[in-house]
Amino acid sequence: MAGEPQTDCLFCKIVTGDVPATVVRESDTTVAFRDINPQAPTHVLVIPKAHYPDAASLAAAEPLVAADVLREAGQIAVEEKLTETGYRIVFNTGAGAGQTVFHAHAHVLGGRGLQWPPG
Ligand code: IU
Repeated sequence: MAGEPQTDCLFCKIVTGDVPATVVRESDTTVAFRDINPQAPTHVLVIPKAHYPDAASLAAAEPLVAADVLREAGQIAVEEKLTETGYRIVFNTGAGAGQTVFHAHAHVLGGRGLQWPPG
C-alpha cells in the first residue's frame, strides 16, 4: 500500500532505527540525518517517515507531508547557519538524475559555493 514501509528500503530502516544514522531533526512525519557521503560541509537528508519512491509521488499522495519535508529543510538551513550564504534543496528524481535511494528525500547542501547549473 502507498506509504507503507518497504522491507528492502534502507531509508525505511533508518526511520525504524534498524540502520544507524546521525539524526539532526525529527518530527511526527519526517526524519533528517547527515549524509554518509557528504558533498558539502553541510549535507543533510530530510525524508518522510512514509515510503514513497520520490518527491513527486509523495507530494501527490501526501502534500502536507511534502510540505513538512520542505519546512524541516528550511529549519536545518537555519540551524546550520546557511541562510545568509545560501544553500540548495535538491530532489534527485530517477536514476538518470542520480537518484540511488528510492525513498523520497531532500538533500540540504550548503557551507561552500554552489555552482549553477549543477552537473
Ligand atoms: P540520491 O539522491 O538517491 O543519490 O541520494 C541518496 C543519498 O543517500 C546519497 O547522498 C548517499 O550518500 C546517502 N546515503 C546515506 O546517507 N546513508 C546510507 O546509508 C546510504 C546512502 I546506502
